[in-house]
Amino acid sequence: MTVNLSAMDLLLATRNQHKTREFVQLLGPNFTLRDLTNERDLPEILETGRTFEENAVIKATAISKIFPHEMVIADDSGLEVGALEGAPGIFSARYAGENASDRRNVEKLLRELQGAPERSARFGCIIALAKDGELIATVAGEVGGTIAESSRGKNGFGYDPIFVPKGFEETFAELPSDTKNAISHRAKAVSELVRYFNTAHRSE
Ligand code: ITT
Repeated sequence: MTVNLSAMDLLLATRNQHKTREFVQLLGPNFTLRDLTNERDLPEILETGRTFEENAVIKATAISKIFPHEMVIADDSGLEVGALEGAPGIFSARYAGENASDRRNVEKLLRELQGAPERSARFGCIIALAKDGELIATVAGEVGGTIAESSRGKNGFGYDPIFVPKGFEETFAELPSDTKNAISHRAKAVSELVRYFNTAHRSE
C-alpha cells in the first residue's frame, strides 16, 4: 500500500465541469484538483489532432506552458460508433456543430442511427500529463457498449443518456454516478494515472 502524506496538486486543462466533477470523484482525497473555470484570458487552444491522444497532448502541453511548474492533466475523450465508422470520435463535443449542446449532439446521433440494427459503440479517453510544456505520460481507458434507441436518464453529461455499457440494461445517465465511475473509460484512464504516480513518479 502507498501512503501519501500530502495531497498532490493537479491542474486539469478543461472548462467542462462535468469532467472535473468526475475527476474529483475518481482521484479521491490524495489529489487536489483545480480546472480552468476561474482562469481568464487564456488563448484558445485548437484541438487540431487526428486522435484523442494527439488532442490530449496538445491541451496538456499548451496549458502547462502557461502555468509553469504545475502538473497539468488533460482529458480528450469521445464516443466511437461502429455503424458510423467511428464517428463522432474526436468530434464528439461538436458533432452537431461548433458549441452544440449535448442534447443536439445526442439527437443528431440518434438520427444517424435510425433503424440501424448494429448499434455497438465505445467511449475512449486519453489523459495526457505534462509539466512546463513537456509531455510526461499518456494513459488510456475505454468502455464498450451499445447505443440505445432513445435518450434515457438524467445523470452524467454528453452522450450518457444513450450509452448502455456492456453488461447493463440502463444507460450511463440512468446508472448512479458511482457505477459509471467504477467502469467508465475515464475511470480506467484515471486508475492508470494513479498507478503511474504511485510507481516512483510522485516527485516529478
Ligand atoms: P475540454 O476539451 O475543455 O476538456 P470538451 O467537452 O470539449 O472539454 P473533449 O474535446 O474531450 O472535451 O470532448 C469530449 C466530448 O465527448 C464531450 O463533450 C462529450 O460529448 C463526449 N464525452 C466524453 N466523455 C463522456 C462521458 O463520460 N459521458 C458522455 N459523453 C462523453
